[in-house]
Amino acid sequence: MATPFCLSPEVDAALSTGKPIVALESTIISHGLPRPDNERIGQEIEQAVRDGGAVPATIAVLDGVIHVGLTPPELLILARNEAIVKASTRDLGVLIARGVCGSTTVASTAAIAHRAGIAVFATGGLGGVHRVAYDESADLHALAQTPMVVVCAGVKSILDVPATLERLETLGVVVLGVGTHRFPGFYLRDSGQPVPWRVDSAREVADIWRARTSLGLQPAIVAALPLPAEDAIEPSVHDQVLLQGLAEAKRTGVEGGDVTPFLLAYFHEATHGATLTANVKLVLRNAKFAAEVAVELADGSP
Ligand code: PSU
Ligand code: MN
Repeated sequence: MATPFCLSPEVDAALSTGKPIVALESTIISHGLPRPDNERIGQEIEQAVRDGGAVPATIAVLDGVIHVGLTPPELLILARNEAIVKASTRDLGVLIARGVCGSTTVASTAAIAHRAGIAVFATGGLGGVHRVAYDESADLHALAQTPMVVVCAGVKSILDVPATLERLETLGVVVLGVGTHRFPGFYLRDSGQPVPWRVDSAREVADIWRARTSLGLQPAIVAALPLPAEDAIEPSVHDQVLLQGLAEAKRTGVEGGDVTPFLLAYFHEATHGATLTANVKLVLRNAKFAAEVAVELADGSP
């Protein structure tokens, strides 16, 4: 049987020499950010990982082959191709068997990164429990099952945040606030909920990772970084746009995996790009911090 992944030469070399690596998801590029800006932002996210001292490994499925690490032209395919499928873990087998392209969510990226031997992953905001209808992101299930440090700006503020935090607790996923006791709310600096633990450095995250790994614990560690106040969205603006967006999603019958991309696009348009700017800033911060965690882990390894 052929190897299940295609490693980019850079990721391949980094894996075999123990260099720090950060996995990156690709749904944020294909579905979370508007074209044509997503091309440039995809490259900037990779650059932020490099600035933090690690090798970026953006993950996607191209013509039925799982790629761990993309070349610049491959990243462009993902950013430009409107037909690209948003692929959660359950979809991977279908994409491979049919030889089609897909971008990976937090859930599928984490599953692949773990199998490739990568322990740190950066994204924007995690999926979770939705506010309307019964809809819980597969991200939560993946976090419960995947030993990985996931750096994010909390869960997306379009979700039911208290319910999502409860689910994370039940699933054994620890949530660390980076420089804060408050759980960040993606576009919002504070989701209104506390975190169980505060950390103040990448080193602390790495120490916690090593300690939980020594116990053989399976669930992920979530390291949540808030946006600085000047880059975050005003809660009153946010809440108003969210209400309108949720009503519009209901009115137009948006459901399932389309809900998150729909609401993100609605926000970007209704705020004249303010949430897009916030989204880009937070993902770049997360990528850089994730790289610092990966560097700490690589330094501390035997
Ligand atoms: N973070 C962002 N933008 C995004 C996402 C995360 O800043 O678009 C994506 C991730 O891929 C995440 C997905 O896994 O949204 C969640 O979708 P759903 O709620 O359908 O599980
Ligand atoms: Mn869903």
